[in-house]
Amino acid sequence: IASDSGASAPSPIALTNVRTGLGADAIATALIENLYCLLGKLPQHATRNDWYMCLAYTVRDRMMERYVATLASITETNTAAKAVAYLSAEFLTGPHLGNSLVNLGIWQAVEEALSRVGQDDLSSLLDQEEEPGLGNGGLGRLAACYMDSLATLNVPAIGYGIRYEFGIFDQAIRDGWQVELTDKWLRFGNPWEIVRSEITFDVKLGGRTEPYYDEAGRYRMRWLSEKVVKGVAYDTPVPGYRVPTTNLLRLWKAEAAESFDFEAFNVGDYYRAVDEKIASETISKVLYPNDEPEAGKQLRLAQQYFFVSCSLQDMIRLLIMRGKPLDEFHSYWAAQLNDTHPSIAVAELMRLLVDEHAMEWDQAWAITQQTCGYTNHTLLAEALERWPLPLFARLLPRHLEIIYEINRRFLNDIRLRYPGDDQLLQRLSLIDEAGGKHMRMAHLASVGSHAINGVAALHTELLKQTLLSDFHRVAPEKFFNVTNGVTPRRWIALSNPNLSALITRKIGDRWLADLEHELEHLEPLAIDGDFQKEWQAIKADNKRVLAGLIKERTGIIIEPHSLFDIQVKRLHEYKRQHLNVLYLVTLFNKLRRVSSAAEIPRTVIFGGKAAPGYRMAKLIIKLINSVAAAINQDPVVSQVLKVVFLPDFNVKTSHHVYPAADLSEQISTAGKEASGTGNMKFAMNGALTIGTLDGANVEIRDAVGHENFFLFGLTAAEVERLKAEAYTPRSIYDSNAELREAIDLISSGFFSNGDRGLFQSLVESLITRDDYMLLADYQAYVECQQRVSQAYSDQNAWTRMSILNCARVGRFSSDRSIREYCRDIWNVRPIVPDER
Ligand code: 8GP
Repeated sequence: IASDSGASAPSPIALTNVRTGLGADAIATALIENLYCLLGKLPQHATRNDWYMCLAYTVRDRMMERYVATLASITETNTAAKAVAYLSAEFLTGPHLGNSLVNLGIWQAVEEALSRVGQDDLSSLLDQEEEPGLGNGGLGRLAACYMDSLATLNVPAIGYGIRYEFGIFDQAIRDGWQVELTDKWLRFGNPWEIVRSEITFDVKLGGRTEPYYDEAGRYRMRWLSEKVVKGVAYDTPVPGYRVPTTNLLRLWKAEAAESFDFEAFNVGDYYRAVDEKIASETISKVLYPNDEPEAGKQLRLAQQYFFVSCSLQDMIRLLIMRGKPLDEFHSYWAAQLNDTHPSIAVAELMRLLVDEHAMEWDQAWAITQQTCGYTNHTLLAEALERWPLPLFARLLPRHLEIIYEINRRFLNDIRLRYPGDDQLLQRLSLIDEAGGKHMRMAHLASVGSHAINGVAALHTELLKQTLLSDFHRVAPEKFFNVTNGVTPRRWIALSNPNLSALITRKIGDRWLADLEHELEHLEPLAIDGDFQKEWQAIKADNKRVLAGLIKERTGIIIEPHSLFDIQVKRLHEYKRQHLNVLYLVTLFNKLRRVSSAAEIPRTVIFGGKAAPGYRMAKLIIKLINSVAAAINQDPVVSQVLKVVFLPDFNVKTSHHVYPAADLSEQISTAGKEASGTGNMKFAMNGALTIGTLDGANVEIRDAVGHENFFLFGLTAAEVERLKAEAYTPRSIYDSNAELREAIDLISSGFFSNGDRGLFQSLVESLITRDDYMLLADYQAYVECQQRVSQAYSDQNAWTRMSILNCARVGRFSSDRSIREYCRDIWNVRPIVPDER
């Protein structure tokens, strides 16, 4: 067996069928063996978690041979494959078990094996898994979808990130408010990871630099760091869908370089020694729970540098293992920077090549640029990473020097090409000189990469016109668009098994591996009455399941026949959950006045976490819960309208949410949502979208047909124009009676036990500034919701639209996105020919 440590001869020892076999017999035997040998339990004493653990080990066993072979393709000498290093501070994988069963094709075999050992309930074992919440939202989940697609397309890849001990917090709702609870996901152990105690790297921090002359008499710099932490590799296999390739996710855990500082220990300063150890381990302790950067947090920069440095050192190690020279680094590695979080990679790769491996600057720079690609995920000014220079200098003194040199050369070049344009130089500089000096990480990523991409067509255009317009001017050839995608394995096959079975029965089983070309074969069935009935029955089932979950988690009883109108995503003002609330209050007012007999019954479901320090987002959660309580308690209104806030929305819960939706809410202010990926998951599961022309909504609408999409609101250009013309939300408030009534009801204390102050800051911000233009879009949204209700009253027409939405969104598979990255940005090819 080829190992990651360089041995490449095939093992004389063959694995037994019990370890590799995909049939029920082998799996049943393995379950019992693992129960005895790994857990030391008798079947009659095994708990549900024991069964989950031994099943997880049994499934992992079945991936290892493929994993070892895939790894060999990027570790052995004489292999030509170029591999992808996806560098990301977040990988929101979600639970592994179900996904592995789908990708290995052993779902039924496992069910059968379990029943042979007296365990009849696979779903309860699936439920045991603690989800690794190692991401905040879209960006982290995208990384996980891309890992699935890379493996499925047989592209060798390593996902590099951080093994946070505590992932995204668990959300509880108390008295309508969000409460954050620590996510102790490693509490019962993690059967999916393999610790590689032998793969460790030292990472320096702090200190100063010093010039010296090397043996050849060359003037060089070295970094005398203040401290060193050690990164230890933890590997998780990532199986492709029914292909031999099994890639890996390699996450770094921080440890003390020495577990005890013996000097301190010897002089009796035991506590100082232990403190050191604790301080080192802090680096990978917790995921920052913000979907925006935490201004000036040294630990955050330390996290970024820590995982980037370990990853690049590992990439160099693997290249050397393959017997390749360092000057061919870029021929064997494509490194993708998932937003600016890993952008320090540009300076770190330069440091490793120049300082540690004595390469000339120009050559190192060419390699760095050819290796790196940068994906931007946001245009929001407040979300752009900037580090105060003093903080940066304190932690990474050598990198500061390197970045100054990169900047000097870059700006020299610009000066020659655009003589006299000092403004341009200031705007492009890696250092923001205004106010306190800052390092602009998006600029570092842009200069150090050969490719820069946005995540949806509109987003990429706006990137070129606004945020990175100067970079676009000086290097237009660097810009690409790769519209996001999501994996149909998790988002259809795993989360909607009945729909998946129906689709397979009708169009064969190739669609899961080739969504882009196969799913459209459903289209003719959109008008087939029998098919429509089956489609409706599956949706109804999924809605019953979600209703059960909601009852269990919130106590609220909802009507499965009502229209399920769902908005799940992080809480943010630009995503405008509160626009949805304004509509609900408007409807509430209307239903209290007029008979509700003609109203189409609706259940409006919200879910999502707010950053713990984002007060307005937390207030919006409180508002949702307060309005929900009033509506659900009203004996008349609650007959036709229910509102639910589903606590702790995460990947696991979301498996039950997307398949149950009739209507998907994608209502961000145009120009603000880079892409969105929930929008794709909903549409794949047959939900219709109500949305603005924002992010990937634009492309989804074009794909599904304008008549099958509920569009409303200002365009990005109109938003900008209105802003420039001095937008006055108060005049809208004054002139729209229904809107005023809704806002006034919130202000009156009606939803807050008479407390008029509670929601005042929210109301004030809407009436006076309304940064996200809710009031400008309010009327259009309300009218659009009326069109939705009307459309829903014709169930056959709705079902036809639902089928068409699913049939036409094949291009939003992450397989398509990854093919584009491979072709346009990475220049990598599959290791196994794609026979599909
Ligand atoms: C998100 C974007 O907001 C979303 O539109 C897009 O679909 C997704 O990235 C994937 O491209 N951005 C983030 O999740 C994000 O910036 N998160 C980081 C700070 C954690």
